[in-house]
Amino acid sequence: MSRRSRVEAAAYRMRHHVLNMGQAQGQGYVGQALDAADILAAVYADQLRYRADDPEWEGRDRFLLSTGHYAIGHYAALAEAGIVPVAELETYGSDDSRLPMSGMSTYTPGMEISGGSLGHGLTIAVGTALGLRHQGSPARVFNFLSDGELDEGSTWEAAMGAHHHQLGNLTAIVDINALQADGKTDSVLRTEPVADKWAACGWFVQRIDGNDVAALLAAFDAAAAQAVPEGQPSVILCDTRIGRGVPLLEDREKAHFMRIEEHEWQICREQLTAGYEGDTK
Ligand SMILES: Cc1ncc(C[n+]2csc(CCOP(=O)(O)OP(=O)(O)O)c2C)c(N)n1
Ligand SMILES: [Mg+2]
Repeated sequence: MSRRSRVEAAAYRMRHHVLNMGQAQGQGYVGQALDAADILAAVYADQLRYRADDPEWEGRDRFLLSTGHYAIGHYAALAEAGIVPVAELETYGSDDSRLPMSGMSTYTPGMEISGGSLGHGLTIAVGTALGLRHQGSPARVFNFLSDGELDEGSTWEAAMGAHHHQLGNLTAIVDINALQADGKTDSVLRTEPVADKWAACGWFVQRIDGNDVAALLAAFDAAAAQAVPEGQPSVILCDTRIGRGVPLLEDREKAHFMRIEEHEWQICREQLTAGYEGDTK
């Protein structure tokens, strides 16, 4: 199986995990998890160095999820990675579950930081990258953030800090789904031309279709090729579509937090399966 097919198959399975978790609660941040599945599959199935049986292994690359509400998508990736058992996913969002609705580092193996308060992930990533470099570690730091987090001043302070400290071991990944809790991103706070802003902060910038696995792998390869302890930090701006892979959800008006009727979950699964042409192994 090619690298691309392997990642696409992982993303497909992850989308099914997301629907199963969503159904357990009847609702959730399902649309984002579906739009980010290709990105998270490329990270976990292709890029990240980790040990499934030892999530705190010192030499691991760090994947920091700033957007706590995307945890459902991250859990699907952690299950694919073998860090969280697939059978545990059905506990998502329940009392006493290790998989709360918003990402919590103290609850979940493989969850490096707690999210929820947006705009902090990149600042923590900068400190982590700096610390690892001081320790002489070859590990890389990845920070996944949402387009809504670009409204936060702290994100841009961190972006400037990463360039100032020449954190070549840091890669930011921005999910540009063009949506926020209060509406479309360009109606809440216009961030375009967003690539120019990152470039002005001194970053190596790539902008791609974040639902195209071939484009994702090429961008991650280009970022990896220039990942050195001291050098230019890298950002991959990923344009994605909310609900990707499930047409019923791609067109939902209220998409930030989706309530999905009991009879709709099976339709979602059928649409996802019908739209996937690859190998599922
Ligand atoms: C500092 C902070 N301000 C506001 C919120 C409330 N909030 C939760 S999700 C969200 C939307 C952020 O945009 P994005 O992550 O792009 O939304 P999505 O694409 O998931 O709809 C907001 C404003 C928050 N969690 N943290
Ligand atoms: Mg968004």
